[in-house]
Amino acid sequence: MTSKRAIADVFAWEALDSRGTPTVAAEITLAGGARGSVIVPSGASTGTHEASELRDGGTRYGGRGVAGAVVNANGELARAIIGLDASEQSRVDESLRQASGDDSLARLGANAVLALSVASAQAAAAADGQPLYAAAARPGTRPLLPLPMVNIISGGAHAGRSIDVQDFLVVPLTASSFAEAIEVAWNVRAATARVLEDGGHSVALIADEGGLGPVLPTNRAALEAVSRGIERAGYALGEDVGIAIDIAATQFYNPHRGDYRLAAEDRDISAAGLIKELQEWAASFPIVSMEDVLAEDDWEGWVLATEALSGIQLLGDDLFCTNKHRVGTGIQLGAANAVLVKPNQIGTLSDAREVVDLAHSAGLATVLSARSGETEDSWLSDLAVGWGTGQIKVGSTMRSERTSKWNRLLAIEARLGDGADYAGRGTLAANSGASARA
Ligand code: 2PG
Ligand code: MG
Repeated sequence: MTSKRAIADVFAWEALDSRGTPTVAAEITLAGGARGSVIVPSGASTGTHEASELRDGGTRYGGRGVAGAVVNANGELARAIIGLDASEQSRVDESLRQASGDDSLARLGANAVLALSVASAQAAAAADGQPLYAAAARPGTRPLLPLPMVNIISGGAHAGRSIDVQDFLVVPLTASSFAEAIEVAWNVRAATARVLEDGGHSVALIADEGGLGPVLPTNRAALEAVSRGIERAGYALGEDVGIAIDIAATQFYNPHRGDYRLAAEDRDISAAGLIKELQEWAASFPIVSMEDVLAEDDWEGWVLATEALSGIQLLGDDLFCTNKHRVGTGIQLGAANAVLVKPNQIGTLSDAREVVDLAHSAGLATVLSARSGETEDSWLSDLAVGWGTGQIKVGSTMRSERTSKWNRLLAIEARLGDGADYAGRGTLAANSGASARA
């Protein structure tokens, strides 16, 4: 007899993400009738070592169409998983990976593979009448609401490169629940907008992740604005609320000269110069987390940065690309003390989860992250709670593709009450190789 959890039907189609770019959507139906569906996200500041999305090229949608990936999802990939038990996630994911036959998943498309991986997980949870966070959790673990990193000002690839640093975010440090943390971030965003307006800057432009996109003269000016915003909202700077930045340094690294171009400030600086600059920022502003401080393959520089910036969470995004081999190298070398986890960087939920577990076993913190091109889905929030990642980054407190994730977490917390824990600031990594998670 066929199990009610056997994958019976796969149906994929082309949808749009929050930037209006085509992306893969899919629905999986199990033999017992349970369904799971998904629309996958897509990045703009992508790392070289990410799994490869399949895009059509040609003239349709400016070459960004995903009709080919959809054909693969409905064809080769569907055939690889029909009949499998959807609750056996690693088996489903392994079959998807084998069907593509390449590490980068370029042949059939990492966008097509991720769609089926997530839709299968959703369908399995539905078959058992469980929310996804519960289905994703190990038996015996308590649901953990993550500490949010919330975008306030955007630059780089997400805001027309008005300033070089890509994200200026806040991290509520003393909030005692996830809901309170979101309220704190909302207050800071509103106050920062007033600070910018008072300084004669337009706050009409909203960046890709819902943050403010002012045209500022320097990166420091953005740090200054967020700091004033924190104070103006009535919080103690660095005590109640800290700042996180995603430098996304690969984006302004010049591989020919081996240095970094701060275009907004018309300066070229070496890796050592950039580390020094970051030390100076850390001395002037309450920065608790820095992401992608150097280029994606500068392991040596990353080791130096991790030592030089001790006391701060050093988060690898393009550096690790949610790849266990790269995270393994980082652990061995002492490069970074936290891992940004984006399921679409690696292509399947099993692989992303393995990275979370590997990082935790080595004492590294983890931050589950959305992409700059997102969708109305909220499965990421469930994974943060079920996997116990400790931290989450999904953009600002507006735009539905961002609020869908916050809203899902608010709902889980409200529903579970004392049945869940809130990670709080203790989840931030503070020293090289020694996360404060313990
Ligand atoms: C990042 C992400 C999300 P993108 O760099 O961390 O902010 O951006 O999805 O463009 O890679
Ligand atoms: Mg990043």
